[in-house]
Amino acid sequence: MKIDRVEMHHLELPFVHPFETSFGRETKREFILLSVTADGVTGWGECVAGSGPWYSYETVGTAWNILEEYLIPLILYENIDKAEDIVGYFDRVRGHPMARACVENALWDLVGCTKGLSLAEMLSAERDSVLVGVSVGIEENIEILLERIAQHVDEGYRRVKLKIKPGWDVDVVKTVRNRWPNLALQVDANSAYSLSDIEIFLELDQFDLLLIEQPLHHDDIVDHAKLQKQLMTPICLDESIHSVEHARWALDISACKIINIKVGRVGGITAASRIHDLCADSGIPVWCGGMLESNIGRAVNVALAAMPNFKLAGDISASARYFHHDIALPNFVLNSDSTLDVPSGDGVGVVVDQDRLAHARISSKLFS
Ligand code: OSB
Ligand code: MG
Repeated sequence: MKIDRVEMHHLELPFVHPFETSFGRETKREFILLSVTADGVTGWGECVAGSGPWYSYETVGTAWNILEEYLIPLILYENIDKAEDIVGYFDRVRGHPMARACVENALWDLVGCTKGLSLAEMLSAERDSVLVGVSVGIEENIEILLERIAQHVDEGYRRVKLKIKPGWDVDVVKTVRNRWPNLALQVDANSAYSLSDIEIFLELDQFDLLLIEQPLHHDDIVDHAKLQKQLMTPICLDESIHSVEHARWALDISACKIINIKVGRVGGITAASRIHDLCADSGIPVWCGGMLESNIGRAVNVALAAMPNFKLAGDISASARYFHHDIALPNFVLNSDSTLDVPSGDGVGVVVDQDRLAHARISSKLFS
């Protein structure tokens, strides 16, 4: 396949409900959508970098720059037959995993559409549907939080993740646990704590949580290993794992018992699938994290989560939890057993709606 056309779109979609984490509150998703065309077939890839450097140093601005200056010129007019080959093209590029991943994602979609294969088939994924949960942001007060959780439980979500931060942790988790004694519950601190907060973690350790996600520094594994030794609850790393090597290093020193895999954070589907395999060989379960994606990114997450070592529910909620008018269709709908169906269409299995894309677009740039 000779890549003869690449287009970047800068988009903005308002959230159905604002999303607050320990690093801030967001009311809309700003992101880049990339299309890559070869022989008249187009593949789409979503870049999960956010509007500011809060979750990661990558932003829409840095990703746009890395894409237009370096990544797109490296692939335009090249002959690429397998999406995995992109890893070699981008060998020299240090960092910027979210920018790299969106090109690779677009190529997997393109290859799938060209060959008549779904992404799940290309990944030898096994399941037709995947177990999912919902990530609930920090709210103004506990009453509003309880109302939102009740709504999600009514919708059919059987696993809930609570965002925590200093001042919104032990009491909140205790109240939620008392109200739903049997709910599968986990927490995500997004690096808001340090080892000196051990007393808080010892208290959280009493609530039968599935896991505590990324409690300490966003680039740390050493302190996480020290903390894991003192807790029964598994620590799950998110931010600290930006590549296959980081996953191996974390496992080598027992920094966690579970890994959250996000395709964008680790630099693409190839890296995500290698981390999946590495963890499977080491007896470490993984689950698929989310970045409040549109249906294009969500479709990738659902296919990935159909791989066998994705043992815990993913942060992959139904489309309606995020946006009123997603830019790709069909929407993902929650089944009564807290699962989403894995798309079986070619490539990622969802199709960009040009009218909706035009409506969400701030700007675009064409390379051909
Ligand atoms: O830490 O998992 C996280 C969203 C944006 C940035 C970081 C995270 C999250 C989520 C949302 O928890 C998960 C979702 O997409 O539903
Ligand atoms: Mg997280």
